[in-house]
Amino acid sequence: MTTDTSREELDAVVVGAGFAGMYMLYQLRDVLGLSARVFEAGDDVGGTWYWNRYPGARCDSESYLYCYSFDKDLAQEWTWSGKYPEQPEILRYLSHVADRFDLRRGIQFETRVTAAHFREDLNRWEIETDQGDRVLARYFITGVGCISAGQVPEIQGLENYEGEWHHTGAWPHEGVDFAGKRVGVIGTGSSGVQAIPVIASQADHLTVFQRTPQYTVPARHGTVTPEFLEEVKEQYDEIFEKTRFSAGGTPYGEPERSALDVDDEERRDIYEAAWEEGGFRFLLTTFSDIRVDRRANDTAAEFIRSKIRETIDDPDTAEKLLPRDHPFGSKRTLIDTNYYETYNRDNVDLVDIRHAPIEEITANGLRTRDGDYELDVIVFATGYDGMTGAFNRIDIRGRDGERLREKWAEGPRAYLGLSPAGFPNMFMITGPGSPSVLSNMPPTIEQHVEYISDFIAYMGEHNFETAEAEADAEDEWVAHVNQTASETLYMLADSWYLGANIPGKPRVFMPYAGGLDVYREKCDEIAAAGYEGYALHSREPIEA
Ligand code: N01
Repeated sequence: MTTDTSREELDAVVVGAGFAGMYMLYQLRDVLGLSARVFEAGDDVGGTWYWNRYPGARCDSESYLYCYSFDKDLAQEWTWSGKYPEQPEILRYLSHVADRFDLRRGIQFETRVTAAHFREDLNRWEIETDQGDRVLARYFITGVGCISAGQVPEIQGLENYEGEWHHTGAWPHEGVDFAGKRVGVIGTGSSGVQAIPVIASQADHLTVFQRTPQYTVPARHGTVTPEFLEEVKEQYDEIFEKTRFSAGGTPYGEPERSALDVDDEERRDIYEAAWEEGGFRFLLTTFSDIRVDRRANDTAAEFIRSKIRETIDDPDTAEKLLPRDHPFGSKRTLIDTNYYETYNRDNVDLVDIRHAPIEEITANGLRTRDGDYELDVIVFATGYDGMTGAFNRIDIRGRDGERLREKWAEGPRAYLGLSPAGFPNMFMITGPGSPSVLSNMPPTIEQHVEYISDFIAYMGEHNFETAEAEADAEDEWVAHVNQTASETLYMLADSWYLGANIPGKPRVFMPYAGGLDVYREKCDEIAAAGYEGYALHSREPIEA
């Protein structure tokens, strides 16, 4: 970075124009009246929904909950077509929001932020982009997404592959023609289980390369009736209120019964009803203890295994698909449409790469320890460098030139998952250490954006120049995040929540497992106490 200070100055720079960056821009510009710019790598709004155009991509949260709640008219005027929002529809929704609030004029597209350094001499962030922009901003705010840094595993030989290959998170806008092709999908997480049934229906032949069998629950996707949508719209105030003050960002309510307090028949009936209803309700509404008690969890896990055995015609394939090495819900619960049924198709094979790992990508396909597979297309549904990857791709430096990626070398650290100590006036929307991915994202994002916006308003009213998390407050929060995770079953899986999918990444549980409701209360208390845990510094008095 150069030291020249004659450059454009803004109140705030925001990185990313997804759900988070768009709402942040609205708050900064239209509510607080500040100058703000969003830098976005894509050529339009949408964030994760701009990039993830793979076949079958849709959100696992129900449509009527996967939207902004901050504007009542917006909620009333938008009508979803299905139980779950499909990727093109979410993109249309976000485009509508951008039009409605005239957001695009505040967003610079096709621009990646490459560096953000805190200039102590100026108390400003100096931000650089790959398009040569240099901007000074009082506030540096990230809306970079939790699962945006795609991960293609380093497998020997990929550079020699003569077929077509794609990562689900960077899908070609024009789509991929699978007709008449032999396709391989590597990875069976959320993206894989959505893409596999659709690709199977289009390709000549599909081979799925599975490392870890996972638990997936049917979505029961379908259209929604106008009556249902009308009812939702009438009740939106109440629904949003419940959502805001819930653990998982949904209005479903918390179950009170233990899975161990009912007899086998009643338990099976409850699981069966939730299985029929589909989606996250199976995890969230059946029993109070399946996410914390291993014995209770085993009952849910065994129910799902029984469904897999029932569904799959070939017992050997069923056996390969049975998840056994981690509790249900300890990896992100998967929600699918016809996933298990897909293995009954004649044109689909399942290859277990836990026991016979991929050794090499060849010119015509790939080779596992057990044999060669000829493939015209390889789809990497291999996930992301979650939560920290997007930060590490930017050269972020705080006080004394400290690099964020060095501060986070042993795992991410930030007060409330929002503010890393030593990085004044930097705020992360859904950063590591916040509820983020463990909750329905839009209400979680809205909570963060409103906290940040209120904080910035408070600083203006009190003439504060900088806000910086105190190291003690950060330590305490990080210890609390770790303690909370240790009381759950999350620690028992090799998940991306723990960084286990990235070789060499420290094993630290990154999101906050205490719930959005508890987190919101904590943030509100901190704000009410004058932003306790932050060192606030006033502006230098202006000399007469
Ligand atoms: O990624 P994942 P994803 N060799 O990390 C396998 C959100 N999301 O893109 O389990 C072989 O979950 C890996 O195997 P294993 C959601 O939060 C939401 O599917 O590590 N295989 C796994 O099977 C989700 O959690 C939605 O052993 C390798 C798969 O690839 C997050 O995004 C839709 C491998 C990766 O699964 C990420 O989901 C999509 C290797 N080297 C995503 N490396 C909706 O709301 C990885 N794998 C619908």
